[in-house]
Formats: sequence, C-alpha cells, structure tokens
Amino acid sequence: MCGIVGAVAQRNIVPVLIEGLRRLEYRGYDSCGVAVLANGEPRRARSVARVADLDDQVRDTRLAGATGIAHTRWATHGAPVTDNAHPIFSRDTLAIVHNGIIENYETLGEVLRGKGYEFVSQTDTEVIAHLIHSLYRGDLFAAVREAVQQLHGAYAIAVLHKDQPHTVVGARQGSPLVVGLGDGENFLASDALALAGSTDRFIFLEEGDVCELKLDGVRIADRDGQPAQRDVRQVAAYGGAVELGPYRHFMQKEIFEQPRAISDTIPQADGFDPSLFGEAAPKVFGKIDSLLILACGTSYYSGLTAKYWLESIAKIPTQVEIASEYRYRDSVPNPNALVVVISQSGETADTLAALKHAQSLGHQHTLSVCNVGTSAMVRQTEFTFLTHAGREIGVASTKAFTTQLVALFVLALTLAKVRGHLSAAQESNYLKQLRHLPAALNSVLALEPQIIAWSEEFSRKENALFLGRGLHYPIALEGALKLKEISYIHAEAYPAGELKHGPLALVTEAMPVVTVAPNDALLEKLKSNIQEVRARGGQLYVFADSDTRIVNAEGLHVIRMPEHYGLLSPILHVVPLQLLAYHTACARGTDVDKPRNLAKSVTVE
Ligand code: HGA
Repeated sequence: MCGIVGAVAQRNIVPVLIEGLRRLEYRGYDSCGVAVLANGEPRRARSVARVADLDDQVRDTRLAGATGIAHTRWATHGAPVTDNAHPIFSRDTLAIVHNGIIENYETLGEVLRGKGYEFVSQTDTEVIAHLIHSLYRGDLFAAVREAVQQLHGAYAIAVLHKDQPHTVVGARQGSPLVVGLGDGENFLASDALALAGSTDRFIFLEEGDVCELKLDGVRIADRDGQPAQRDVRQVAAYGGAVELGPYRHFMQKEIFEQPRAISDTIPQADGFDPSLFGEAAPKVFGKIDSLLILACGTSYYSGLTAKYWLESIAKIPTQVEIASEYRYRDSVPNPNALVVVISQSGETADTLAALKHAQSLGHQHTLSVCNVGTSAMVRQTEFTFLTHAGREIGVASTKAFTTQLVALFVLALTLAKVRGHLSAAQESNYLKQLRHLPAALNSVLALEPQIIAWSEEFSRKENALFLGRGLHYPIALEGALKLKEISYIHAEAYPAGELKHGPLALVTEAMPVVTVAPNDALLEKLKSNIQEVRARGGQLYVFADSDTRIVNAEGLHVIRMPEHYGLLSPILHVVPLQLLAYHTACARGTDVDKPRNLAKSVTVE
C-alpha cells in the first residue's frame, strides 16, 4: 500500500527519494509522486504509471532539491488519477504525503471551505494539507501537532513548507513511520527497507508521535505534545534488488523457496520449549487456558488451520476471528487467554487495531507470529515467533503462509508439552517430521508439470469450487483465495460436508471442483462427497494422497501427492493449490505479482 519517503539533506535528494519509492513498489500502488523545495518553492512530479515513469519525469524536468517528500499511493478516496496523486499541495506553499484514512475529512473539509480553501482533489489527504496550512504561524512542527489533534482515523504523514528549508515534519497514528538518522541528513519512511543504503540507524515512532527532521537532528513530541526520547535501533535492512533468477514471477520464485523458508523457520532446538517465544513465556504459557487468534486474509486461514492442531494436540480451546470483525464487536475478554496475532508484514492495520482492542479489554498475554522483526506488531506484543520466509514480493502470499503454519504447529506442540499432552517419544517424532518437511515439499513442487496441464483447462473457467474437510478445509479456503486474487476467477471453498446444504446446486459440467484429499480419518466421508459431485456431472480435480485409492475416471482427474504427511499434511497440500492458481493466472495473462486493486502490506483499514 502507500509508501512514504522523506529527507532533509545538503545534496540533491531526489535520487534517494525515487530509490526509496522503488523499494516500496512491491507493496502495490496505483500512482506515485515526489515534491522538493527547489529555490524555495515546492515543486512536484506525479505519475499514474510506475516509479520508473516518475524517474523519467524528474530527469526530464531536472527536478532537484535538498528537502523532499515522496509517495506511492493505493487510492482509498478518489480515483487513481494525477490530481489525486500525492504529494498534495495547499496554496502552493505546503506539500504533504499521507498513508491512511481520515474519517472526519468531510466535516473538516466543510470548515476549511468556509475559510476559503479550494479543493482540487477528491482525497481525504487534501483536508490535512489545508488544515496544517490554516494553523501555520511560522512553525511547521507546531502546526502539525495542532492539526493532528483534530484528525480522526489513521495516518502517517510527511510535510514540508516553503518557508522552512531543510525541515520535514512527520506524524503517525495507526500507520507505520520510521525516522532514519544520517550524518548531517535525516530521513523518514514508512518502512526501514526504503532507506537501505542511506542509513542503518532508525527510530520507530510510536502512536501519536510527531517528529521534526532538520539537518543536525530530529526532535519528537509524544501524543500529549511532550518532548519524547525514543530508542535508536541499528537495523541492517537488506535493500538490494531481489533477483527473479530463473523464474517468471516473484510468486513462482516464492512458491519454490518454501523448502528453504520452512527449514529456516523450524527451530534449531531439540525440543519444544516455551522460551522459543520469549524469555517470559515459560512462566506464562502454563497459566494460559485458551487462545484467541486474530488475523486477516491468508493469515486468518493459517490461524484456522492452527485451531485444529491446538485443540487436537494441545487440547486447548481456540477461537479464531477475522481482525476487522473482532475490533468492532462486543466480546467477552478472558485475561487467561493468549491472544495470537498473525501478519506477514506486522503492519496490517486491522490486525494491529484488533490487538490494541484486545489489550484495552484486559487481555494481558499477546503473541505475534510475524515475518518482520522490526514491525509494529512485534513491538506491541509480549511474545514473538518470527517466521523466516525472507522478503515476500508477490502480493499473493505463499511462503509467508506456510512458514506461519510451521510457527503455529510449533506453538501447538509447545503448549501440548506444557500442558502434559506430549510424551518425549511424540516430541521427537514430531521434530523428525518437521525436519523432513522441506524434503517432502520438494517432491510436491516436482508436480508442477502436471498442474500446468490442469491450469490450461482452468484458465477458460469463470467459477470454481474448492472442497476440503477438517484440517484441510482452511487449505481449500486458501486455495480459493489464491485463485481469486491472481486469476480473477470467482472461487469459493466449502467444507465438503456442506455441499448438499447449498453449493451442490452450482455443480454442472462447467464447474470445476477442486478437492483436497489427504488420507485421514475423513477420507471415506470425502469420497462420498466426491461421488455426489460426479453424479451431477461435475468435473473433479483431486489432489489425493497416494494411498487413498482415488483414481482417474470419467469426470475425475487425480494428481497423486508423493507423501502422506499426517497432521502436517496441510503444509504440503496447499502447495499444489498455489501452483494451480499461479499457472492459471499465467495462462490468463494477468499481472500475477501485482494483481489489480490489491496491495501487499494492507496498512489501511
Ligand atoms: N487516503 C489517501 C491515502 C491512501 C493510502 O494510505 N493508501 O495506502 C488517499 O486515498 O489518497
């Protein structure tokens, strides 16, 4: 989603700003722009194409300046057209970039119109620009502090003013913003990654902070306007271009990186000790009586899968809820529950808000499962388990999902051990299974040519059904989500037992029905569901464990999974569904890594 970069320096800062935007491109955006103070005047370039086009523009127009802000926009208010692209100006004196949504923009807009401000964009951001302008009395830092008091909603902003050379003011509430400290120059960005190469010293601003960047230092005020000291952290953000290598898209590369990502995520230790989650976990885990898992999208499906593990192995009651629902409903808090939040980026706005909501209700124990160690989510939870997926560029999550599953499986085993449900023999057996997982995944990846053959068929369809049972129902959900996201084929997933309660009405020869068929206790039930579909002329595409005796027949297409993998089977079964979605999307010619309307880190509500 939106990315912000800002800088004050004694050199032309435009190349640094453009490079920062390039590094944030993977998040997804629909327009971009940059503004600098050039000879004391704000000047800008904006594009509804890629950052490369913006770069051409700034070169052609020789846009240069030592104080600047830049932005990639994922439109929430107003179409992705040039007039709505940031930086947004107020009366040609002030420029702002904004990430987030201002909920009271209509009310504020009316007041500002009454004061004579004209609006030239449809964005909520323009309200902030005019508001700060209306409050400016020669001190930008003070004007921004005053302005943010009036904003409702989420924001990270960076602002410059023509009368304040070598000054950029930033503020955050609900959206991420970091300060990068340089020598005689300072930076702002929504992600430390954007500043790799410029600095490795960062301050992670806290909620409600307002900061002022000058050449010789940075000052910060907290939400009450009091001067605040924040820790400086050394972060070696890897900003190098991620190479595609032999792959066609990042998504394909990331699917094939899963054996490595999983082996990096499996703990090195010889057993499942709570200390894997944090120093204080051994004291706390024994007291936990239930789990509340909060997440969105693919991470929500990893939580749903984990519920089966947690209840069957650790015998601990587990509730899984979509973060954007939980944060707005009345719920009954349980201070003895462990709240688990799951997010690849650790900046997912809805999940962060749900975490905050849980804490405000009195939940004391929180754990994040996250792929970014410096993220807001990791900083705001008591315990953490970091997945080691590495940078995920494709908007459709793949290796982040399977590494989350590994993390949650480790959590289930750890809680099982603490609660006396895991014998030493079981522990070493599970450890063995986990360690063999990367090799097992490699043999699943070898199915790619067979899946490509199916994807040709799928690319001509407009609808698909996905079926799974038990542990594999969330995997069917994830398979349907992957297909929707990148091929734009309408797909729905059902627990196979639900077919006859409604979706069977949709089954015709034109409807492919993808089925996940592991050899587990529900296999015979699943086979009956398969027959129900066949009896109605439906075309079944089944990923079956080799010992299931489900074989190719009229209307029944089977790909055999190389290994039967017990409780860890969801991690293997999701991989062919990722490949099916990927190759179907390729056959349809969509923009696989940047599907329309979607963004990578969902930093707005
Ligand atoms: N609301 C602003 C910024 C949107 C955003 O943060 N996207 O990630 C706009 O629509 O311009």
